[in-house]
Amino acid sequence: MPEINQQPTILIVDDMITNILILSDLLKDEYDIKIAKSGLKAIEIANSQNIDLILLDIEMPKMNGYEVCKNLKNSEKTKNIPIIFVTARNSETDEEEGLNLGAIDYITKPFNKTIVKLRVKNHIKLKEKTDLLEQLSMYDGLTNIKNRRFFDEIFEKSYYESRRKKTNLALMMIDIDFFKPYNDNYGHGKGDEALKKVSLAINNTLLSHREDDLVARYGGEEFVVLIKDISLDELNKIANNILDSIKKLKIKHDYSSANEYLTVSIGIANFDGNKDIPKIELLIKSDETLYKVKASGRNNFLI
Ligand code: GH3
Ligand code: MG
Ligand code: MG
Ligand code: MG
Repeated sequence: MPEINQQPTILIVDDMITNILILSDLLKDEYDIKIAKSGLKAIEIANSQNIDLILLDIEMPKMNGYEVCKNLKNSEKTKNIPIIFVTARNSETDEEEGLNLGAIDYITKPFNKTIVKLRVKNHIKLKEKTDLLEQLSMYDGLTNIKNRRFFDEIFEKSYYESRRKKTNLALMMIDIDFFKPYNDNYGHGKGDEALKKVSLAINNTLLSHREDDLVARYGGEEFVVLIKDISLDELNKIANNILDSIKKLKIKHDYSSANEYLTVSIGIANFDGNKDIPKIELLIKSDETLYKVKASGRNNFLI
């Protein structure tokens, strides 16, 4: 699970540099400050950097603060960044509009510096808690790789994306061989350690290929890998590399039938986005293929 940034980042958006300076002087000791002098620049920064909170002016030429807020709230990537309007517009209708657009707070100028500081602090604390909850809901507690819930979500999206783009989607089901005897003989603690090592090895193997592939813990000692738009050659190579990376761990296993060390079996479904095959079939196919690998001696893969 990625670590939460030590010093939160605040983006100050205002067309007047004097206003920017007042806010940044107030907050620069406790936060990493980014500035934008236009709405467009603000959107660009929010989309390309990790921003924890935005202080947003309303009256700006070309694109005003309301439009910026609307844009950010409409995009998957930026919709969760809390926005506080900081503005000279002090009518209730303006405040209503700002909050209605999804801003978390509305501060009118001239403002009390201590109150602004405290409000920012409270919103940052909330953001940190929300981020932590989001992380916890995505990651598996034992292995620190993505969990089943996250996989289900991404699998659904990737499946429809490959149908739309008519590209292939590969699903690997990876299962540790003879893991029950491993646990029974070495103990559950050692079993947990092995699970952590195996998941890290699979994750690192995929990272060394392409960064946007997904590795997740599917259940007990089963892992899934989801790879978009890949050639058969490349798929073979990745599967071989995963088997190698597990062998290289040299986790002693005297209670497996054939091998001295812990191994895994991999069943792969390679889905053709041109064909009208239901999503569930990919899981069934990879599971059936995995079963074939198990039946024919394990420590291998099949596509
Ligand atoms: P096969 O080669 O056919 O896959 O045999 P296997 O023994 O691996 O298969 P089986 O499904 O019978 O055993 C899976 C074992 O995985 C059972 C359980 O003890 C172990 N396991 C599942 N989750 C965990 C976990 O979180 N920690 C530990 N230590 N063991 C786990
Ligand atoms: Mg202005
Ligand atoms: Mg299993
Ligand atoms: Mg197993």
